[in-house]
Amino acid sequence: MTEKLGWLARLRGGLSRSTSKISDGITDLFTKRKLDQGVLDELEELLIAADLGPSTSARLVVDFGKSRFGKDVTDDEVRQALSAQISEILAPCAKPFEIDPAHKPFVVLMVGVNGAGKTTTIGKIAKQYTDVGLKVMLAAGDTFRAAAISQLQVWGERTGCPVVSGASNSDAAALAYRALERAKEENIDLLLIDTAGRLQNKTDLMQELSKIKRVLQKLDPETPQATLLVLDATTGQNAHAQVEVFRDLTTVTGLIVTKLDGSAKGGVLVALADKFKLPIHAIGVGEGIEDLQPFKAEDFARSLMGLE
Ligand SMILES: Nc1nc2c(ncn2[C@@H]2O[C@H](COP(=O)(O)OP(=O)(O)OP(=O)(O)O)[C@@H](O)[C@H]2O)c(=O)[nH]1
Ligand SMILES: [Mg+2]
Repeated sequence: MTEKLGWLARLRGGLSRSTSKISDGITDLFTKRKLDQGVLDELEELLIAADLGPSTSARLVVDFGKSRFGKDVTDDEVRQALSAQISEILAPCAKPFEIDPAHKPFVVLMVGVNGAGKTTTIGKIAKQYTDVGLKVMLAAGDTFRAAAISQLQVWGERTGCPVVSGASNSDAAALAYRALERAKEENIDLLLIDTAGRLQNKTDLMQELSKIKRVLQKLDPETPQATLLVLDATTGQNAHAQVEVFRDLTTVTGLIVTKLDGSAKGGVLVALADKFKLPIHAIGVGEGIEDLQPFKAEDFARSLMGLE
């Protein structure tokens, strides 16, 4: 129970800027007003401004208006109704990340643009699984920057996980191959492979990711078992473009959205869920090792709307 409260409080804290953007707007809009088209239009603008995206916002408002048009509505009713609708959109996407013990090691490729939070998220996931007694290994597949390798090594030390790394600018695919080989030898349960976010262009990135996959598949045709796209919530609508790009580059099996703490753009998750229907496994609500939380539709929707 304390854990549940702790997590909800952290989620609410993290989302507070997103929440106040939407919730204060709703309060201003619905202080004893009949629901007419003017109010609905303003509500729609408010949702768009909160990054819920034009089509999702339009649909939410139309659905909301259907049952209440011409009636007196309070701000609290609006929050309750929208939160229920949003929760419905999010629910099919809210899938906790699960590793299938039938695959040993279970191999995860972390992808995403520069700075999205891949390396940090690897550290957080490593912590969660070592805490439940699994053997986790990290692979520094971002070989382009020496700092990226040492950053992963720090997470390895913090979580007590072995880190497979090579010299900077060494071949990422060869490194991934070596990591998988070692993970098999050492009976590792979960292998998390970091990748570079910064490459010259889309073609380079595609070649790099497909080479990593091709090489891994020489050892085990079923790897990687998951390819997680890490998105930075503060980029707002730009996250859509990133999903599109990475879906073209590779098979994305799920999303992790980071930096929801302090971002006013939490609404972007609703738009992403509505548009792409990809599983959203977890959300990052801080830089710390504990700050990765499973994504829960109702908790998120209610927090976003400022409801307890
Ligand atoms: N506030 C906050 N910061 C985060 C979160 N996740 C990551 N960060 C920070 O974002 C910055 C970039 O994170 P990294 O994990 O290095 O991102 P990356 O995707 O590995 O970046 P590259 O290696 O450059 O491609 C770091 O300063 C992290 O501490 C989060 O959920 N909340
Ligand atoms: Mg990194």
